[in-house]
Amino acid sequence: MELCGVPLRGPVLNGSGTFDAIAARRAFGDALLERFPFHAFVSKTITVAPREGNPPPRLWETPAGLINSIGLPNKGLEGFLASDLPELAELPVPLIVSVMGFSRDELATLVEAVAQRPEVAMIELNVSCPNVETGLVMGADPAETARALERVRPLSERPLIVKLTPNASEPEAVAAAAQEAGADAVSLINTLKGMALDPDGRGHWLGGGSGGVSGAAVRAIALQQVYAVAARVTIPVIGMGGIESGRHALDFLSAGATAVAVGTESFRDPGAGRRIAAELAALEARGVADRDAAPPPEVGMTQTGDSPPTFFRR
Ligand code: RRO
Repeated sequence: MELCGVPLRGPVLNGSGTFDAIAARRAFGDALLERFPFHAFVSKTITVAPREGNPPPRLWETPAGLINSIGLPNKGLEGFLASDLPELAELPVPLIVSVMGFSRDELATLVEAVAQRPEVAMIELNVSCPNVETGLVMGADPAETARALERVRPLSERPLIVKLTPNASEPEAVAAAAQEAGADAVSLINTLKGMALDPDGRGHWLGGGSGGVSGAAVRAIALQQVYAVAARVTIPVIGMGGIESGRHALDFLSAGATAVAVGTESFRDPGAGRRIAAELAALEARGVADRDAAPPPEVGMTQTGDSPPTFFRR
């Protein structure tokens, strides 16, 4: 398959920031490269200036999910290009670099610099981080998202993926604005805003105050948003949010996603991406076998009148 013209051996990516490939290489050695869990690798989001990230605690386990308030710790653009990029370039899959600017100028600086590096296959614009002190979320507003895209689009021919926030009144309107302004793909969902209180009653648990909720708890919300966005845009959609099995991945593909990403599940099992890809391939092979053996069953919803059947893989 391909994504934005980049050949991929399959449709399973990681969600940005949920798999540290450099630490994993240190822990697992070359076995990581031989059994890499994903078909493309998305880096942790980088910013122009280095950041320490938010004070601890940074995580809270919630029923069927996780709240994070990591706060974008990273080496900054120069540090990333000098020390992380060469290591990530050794991964056996295409590399997608995730970037976030606190202004359009910063975003432009990042895109221009990252796009010059031949190791980078695509760039993901993270306009949806819930955990920065400014509270600035470009991606909550279609017009702001379009302005950001218009600024960076002329700077690079690399495919640009826009990472959408679920904390918008109409994510599909933001997706449409991104497409109109030149995005090559959208990915969703980033985390939903949430918080937890200290069990001792001493205020917030998370050092950053509130955080972003991920994991199984958000899967139904993510699936609906992916479905709504895929119905609105023609560019590829990368779907994620609580995917823990091949069945879940297939649900997102059936809802209109071209590729999927595994996030929170990789914290429990760093090999989850590989397992999910294998489960998905088995399900799809079974689907093909079923289709060859019998006339196609009605899928998902019942077709009425002239409207097209709703649930079909694009
Ligand atoms: O670093 C984070 O706290 C973070 C980021 Br950049 C993001 O995009 N989504 C999230 O849940 N956490």
